[in-house]
Amino acid sequence: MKTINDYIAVNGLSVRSYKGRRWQQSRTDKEQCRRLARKLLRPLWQVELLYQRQLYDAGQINDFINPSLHNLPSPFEFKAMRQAARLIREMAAKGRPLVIVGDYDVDGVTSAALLGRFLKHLSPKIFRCHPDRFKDGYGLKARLVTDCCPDCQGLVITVDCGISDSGEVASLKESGWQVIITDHHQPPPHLPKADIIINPWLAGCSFPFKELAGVGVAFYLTMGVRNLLVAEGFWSKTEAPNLKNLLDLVAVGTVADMVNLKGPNRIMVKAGLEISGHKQNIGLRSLMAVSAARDKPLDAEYISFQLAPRLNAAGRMNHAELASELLATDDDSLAAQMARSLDLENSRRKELTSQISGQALDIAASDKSRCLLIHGRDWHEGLIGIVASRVVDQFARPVIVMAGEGQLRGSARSIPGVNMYDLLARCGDLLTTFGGHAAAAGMSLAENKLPAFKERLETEAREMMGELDCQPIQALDLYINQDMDLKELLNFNELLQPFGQGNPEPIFFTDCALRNIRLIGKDKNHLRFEALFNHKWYKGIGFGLNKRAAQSLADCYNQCAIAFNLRYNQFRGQKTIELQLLDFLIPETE
Ligand SMILES: [Mn+2]
Repeated sequence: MKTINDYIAVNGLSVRSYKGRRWQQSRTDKEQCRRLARKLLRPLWQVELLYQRQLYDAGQINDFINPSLHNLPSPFEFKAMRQAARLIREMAAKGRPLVIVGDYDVDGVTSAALLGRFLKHLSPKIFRCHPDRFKDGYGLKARLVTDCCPDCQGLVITVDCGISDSGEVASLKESGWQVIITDHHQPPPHLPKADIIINPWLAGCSFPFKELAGVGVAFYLTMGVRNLLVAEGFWSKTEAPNLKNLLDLVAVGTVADMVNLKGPNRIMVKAGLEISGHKQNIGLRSLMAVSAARDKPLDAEYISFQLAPRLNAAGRMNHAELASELLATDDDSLAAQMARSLDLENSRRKELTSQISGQALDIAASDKSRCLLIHGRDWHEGLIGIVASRVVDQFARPVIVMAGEGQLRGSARSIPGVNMYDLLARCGDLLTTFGGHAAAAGMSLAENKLPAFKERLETEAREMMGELDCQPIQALDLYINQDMDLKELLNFNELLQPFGQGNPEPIFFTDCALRNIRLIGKDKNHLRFEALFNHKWYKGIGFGLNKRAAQSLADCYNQCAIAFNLRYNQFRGQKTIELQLLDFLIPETE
């Protein structure tokens, strides 16, 4: 296999990455790609990009390129789907209340709003509730149900939560409620004694794609109920609700929950982004109106950077009900008002996050531990997860950020190769509670055990990580030759959208001449330049790059090795190709 140096040699000097990353090209099998390229009548570079997305045969590639709702697996592939649909129909027919309980994040609020919107067609007695992050913590709480429906027993349906809440399910059952759990989290060894559990990970569940978000599972439940009712002639006089209109919520929840965007997720998200163009959901429409202006249809990036933070701000700063209500309402002026409140919460959230991140990054900079443990007594508990992600991004080591006093709450983020859940389990006897998975986890801890925890964490992390190389990696997908057509590349790039987990945006690399390198922005922290391809100069931008970067680039301007994304930039109705600089190589000095 070729190494980066086979492609790029900056004046014969040995080089290092400006951002201190190890440049690493994604794996492909040239021979197999060539064969596929001939079969599909596509250029080799296209097939290589697809192959890097784990699409290894013509069938997979065609399904990926042409996602179709007709290819969604049937809802009845889910274990117990038919029973769930029957129970919902039966309870609605009896006039019993249906209480939806969702988590407090974007996945949870989109799930609850979606299911609520659908169930309104069956019954007027629909309630939605979400736990209070600060009072209740994560998951199903019996209190939530009895608070919104004090003395009537009906049916509880969880979305995006509940699979680990045996105790709460038992107490609901005791007080006469029926319970359907729908969730996408890993089931524990002992399942709660609910009436029905819908979860793709359940033993014996034959649903072929496991990585749905909570909102994907909720959407499948609506498909199951609708299919059953259509078969029974429930909508013989009126038209059955069109589930396609709910896919915008599926798109928002699925993208925000960072699940694998392949298979059914890709099909649903892509269709959801398309229908979002008609702006059916009044709440989403109002939220877009207070977010960054935009003259293109919704895409995954806009969800991740504009809509999701605003929807999450409710649960982080205050209470998730505001976001859930916004997505469920059909009242224009109410929606506009709620969207404005969310936007304000989000501004407050942003300001606090950057304040805390600054402090956390300062502490991290002087800490040489293999696993960073950072604590701030007055840090906001709803924000420590975001702060932990920022520290990981910068230091490429596992990180735990804790807040509070007395009883501390912590949020952990890890790097590939270090299973955070396992690491915490090795310190389990010191922790009050902990849970999560390989990449992210949460915990609580008595403050007086903090020093012991820090020491143990370091010992265990050293043992687990061994000689693990923590140098951050700059992934590279495709080397661009000077004779390639950037427009053709970019058009194919657009076809691969939406980008996310399992389908990352392609990263290109090349060596080319640059000119007009200069700093822009009010803080002079973005960098503008032009790059030469095929005798044409193209505009480029590097976000968050300073004077030092500009100087380094200028030093190697006539042959610069750069890693970048390709984007269309829309400005005053003009569509131009733009390079987004991610990293570049500079000569090794010492
Ligand atoms: Mn979720």
